[in-house]
Amino acid sequence: MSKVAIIGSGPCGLSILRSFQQAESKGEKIPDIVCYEKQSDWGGLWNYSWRTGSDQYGDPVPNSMYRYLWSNGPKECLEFADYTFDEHFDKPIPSFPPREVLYDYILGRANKADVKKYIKFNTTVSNVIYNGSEFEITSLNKKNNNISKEKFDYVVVASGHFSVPYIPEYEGMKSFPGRILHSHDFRDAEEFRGKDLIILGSSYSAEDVALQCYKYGAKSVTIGYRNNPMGFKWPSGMKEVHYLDKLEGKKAIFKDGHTQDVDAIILCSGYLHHFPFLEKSLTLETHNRLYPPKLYKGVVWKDNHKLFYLGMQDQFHTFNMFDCQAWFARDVILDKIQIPSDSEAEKDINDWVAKEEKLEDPIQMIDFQTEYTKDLHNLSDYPKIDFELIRKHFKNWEHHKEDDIMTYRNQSFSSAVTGTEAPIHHTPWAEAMDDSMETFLATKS
Ligand code: NA7
Repeated sequence: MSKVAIIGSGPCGLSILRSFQQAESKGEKIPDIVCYEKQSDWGGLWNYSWRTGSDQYGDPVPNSMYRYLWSNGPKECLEFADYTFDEHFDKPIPSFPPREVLYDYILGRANKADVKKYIKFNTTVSNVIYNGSEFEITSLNKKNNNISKEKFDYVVVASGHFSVPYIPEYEGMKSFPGRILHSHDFRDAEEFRGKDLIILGSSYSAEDVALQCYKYGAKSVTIGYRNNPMGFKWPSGMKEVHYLDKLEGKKAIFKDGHTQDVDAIILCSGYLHHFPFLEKSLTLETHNRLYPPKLYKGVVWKDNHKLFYLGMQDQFHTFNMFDCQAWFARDVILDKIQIPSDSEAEKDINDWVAKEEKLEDPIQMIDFQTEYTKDLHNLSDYPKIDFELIRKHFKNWEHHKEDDIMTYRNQSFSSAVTGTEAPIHHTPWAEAMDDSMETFLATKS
């Protein structure tokens, strides 16, 4: 019997656990599986933690989740093909749920598949080496400080890439009198009520953290972009300016000459792909991009076909793309899919990378990642799901954001699995302050 190690039990780790369970339920023989999880519970980023800095064992807290996070994309674009929102909630629900609702949904499938038994919680993988025929994994049980070594035939890296912040430094930070934090440590927008805030960055974290702080009462929000502005029509009290030059006391001076007195700075400068547990020859080195190199089909490590990475791309598509990756990786492990010759695999990777490097705008990026996901979907028995509809949804969603960044979450979309039209939520997002599942699912009285 071969042995598979899965590192991480976030959405990607749970996808591959479910994929094996699905094969087993169809009567196939599956390998021995061990899933290592350094947190005390499953769900990865979706498992909210109040902690920042270190956990109780002294390890860095991987969680970047914050209170009041509502999905920033339609749930219909991430729905599992084998476990629908209708099945989980027993009724249609609106398209942009808060975190607790999505967390509940992710765990609903994992519980139904009964995959918790494979997971070793509070267990950090500290070292992975390949000895020429097998992987040797060293792990630490944080609760009893026991170090274990185990050998595996396959390793699946599902440890995510939004856990280790990239933290730049700007002149004047040392003497800045207010708070400076990275979005990784952002937990509660209420903290910034009445404050003048600077947000640095121009991607999803910058957009959402800025909107959150505005929504929960920041006095002003100034976003400093480095290369390109997001360019949304911001409500009054929010603006985008070009790049922070330096700080002088509590005054921020931007490259375009703009100055602003500021109480707190939130760095939304992204995350590092960080795999300190992998030996160098096995380590993916990349920035956050739609097609990291050296991964055949975005999944299989080019130099060792027994090593897999899940979810390492920058993402429009998420949970169902992770599923397509997981089902593909599973079938390679089960010997149902053969990896082509090195030269063919390399050509396939290079073709995708070359296309990715030509992408110019979000619409092209959506097309690219939809093509990639469809390509993978065709290679396994992952159930039917209409990725063409999801492509359309993503493009409409982009247009809704361009029309009005404050209202795009009030829109409704239809399921690419069941066809169900989402109801309009009882409270527009800008007025919805309570992010609990109970309030979200309640019918307005
Ligand atoms: P992303 O999407 O990787 O974006 C990182 C952002 O950080 C991007 O706008 C970068 O600007 C910006 N950046 C990087 N270095 C700097 C410096 N030195 N100064 C200012 N800005 C900088 O990470 P996010 O955290 O926004 O999103 C992560 C995921 O969270 C996302 O995929 C969603 O799923 C939710 P650039 O564009 O390079 O000018």
